[in-house]
Amino acid sequence: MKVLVTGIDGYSGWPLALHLLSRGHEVVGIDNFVTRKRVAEVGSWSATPIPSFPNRQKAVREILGKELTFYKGDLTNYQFVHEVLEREKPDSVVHLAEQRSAPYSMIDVHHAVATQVQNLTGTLHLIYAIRDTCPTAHLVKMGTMGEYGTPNTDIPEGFFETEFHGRKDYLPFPRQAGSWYHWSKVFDSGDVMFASKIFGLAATDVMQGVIYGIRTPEITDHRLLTRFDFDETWGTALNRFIAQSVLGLPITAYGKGEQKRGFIALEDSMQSLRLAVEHPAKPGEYRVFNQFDAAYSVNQLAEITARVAHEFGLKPVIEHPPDPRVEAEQHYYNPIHEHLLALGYKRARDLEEVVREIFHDLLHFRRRLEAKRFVVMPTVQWRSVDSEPALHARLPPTAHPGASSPTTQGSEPTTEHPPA
Ligand code: USQ
Repeated sequence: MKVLVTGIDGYSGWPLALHLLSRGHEVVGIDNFVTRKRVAEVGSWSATPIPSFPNRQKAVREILGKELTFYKGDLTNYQFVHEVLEREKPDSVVHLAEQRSAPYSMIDVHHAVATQVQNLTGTLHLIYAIRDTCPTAHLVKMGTMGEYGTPNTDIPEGFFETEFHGRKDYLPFPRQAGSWYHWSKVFDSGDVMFASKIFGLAATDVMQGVIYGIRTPEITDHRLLTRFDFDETWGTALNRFIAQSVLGLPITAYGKGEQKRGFIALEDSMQSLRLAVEHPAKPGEYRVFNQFDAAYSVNQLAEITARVAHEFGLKPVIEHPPDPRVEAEQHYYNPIHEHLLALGYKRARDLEEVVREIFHDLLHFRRRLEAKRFVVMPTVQWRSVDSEPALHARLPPTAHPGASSPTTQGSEPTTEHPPA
């Protein structure tokens, strides 16, 4: 199959490209390198050094013996999107090119607007370009388990049977997102579902849990590594807990620490996305996959991290700072996840073993963490009127999304070299 991966330079996009290529698929990628720029905007970088994209392509050629077609450009530019789809006519489009950080979207009004405008514009452009150039292409859209929030009921896979005033229907399960970023995914889901109805779009909406890990079987060389973010804006809780342990900082389990989320290893997430591509939705079908393996609380993540840290001679302390987010710190959590199992999905990786693998990698790149230790502790508050002054003090004036559109096709990104 020919698969177009938007956001191919990102944390999931890159290993997905490697995985699909190694399974015999043809891969075409799009990226505007905005993640590299935005991570630099908050003063950070990936703990793993990431080569420039031409060097990534070269590594794929030399190590995997495969060609990777790439278009540098922005999904908010409709002409660009239309031209790429018209030329490539992919069988599937895996759409990963969205602003993916909840804390980033909560910095201030400009970051909230940039997140929602860019995420929704990109998705709508893809929907229309597919309709006009390759209408049978299957759209695999990256959503998030966070769209559902934490209701006091089980969470179905997208739809559920309901009865109200004696009448029954099969309806989308209510969404209760917890950040402007998560709401952008909710609105995207509505747009994709509607496009299936009016344009006959074949669509899979992936409600992705938190992904963890740096390695997949295809990452056999340091030139093929994917990024690992650990700063307060771009790093997920588990990434940050491991980085904090390596740096001798306290593990920051917010509030009571009983917030639960669904988790999936990077390798298993790649397996899931490939299964979605290889078993496409039918024309006009909108299906939803809840994509995670197991739920863990923040306290469980902190405890697992601390336990594995001890194996490496590290002795992190678990702290409970006040939760900067507006979220339930203790709640019921039981989402259903059966659709991928029905396609043959089998979990390959265990959380604790992957945590061990991450520690191993991060200790190797410890100096890159040390160089950025000031970006790890939290500053963005969900409730504040405007963003925390401490974060703003770190942002360069040109980093303001309202002042200089971060979606414009900027210069080539700087290669992230390890410190000398
Ligand atoms: N948390 C801490 N300490 C920290 C950082 C976070 O306790 O230092 C807590 C948060 O308060 C939250 C939980 O950990 O309760 C998860 O936060 P996270 O930063 O690991 O993940 P989240 O913001 O939910 O977003 C991540 C990805 C996003 C993806 C989402 C899937 O960044 O792209 O959509 O996970 S899900 O969580 O299922 O919505």
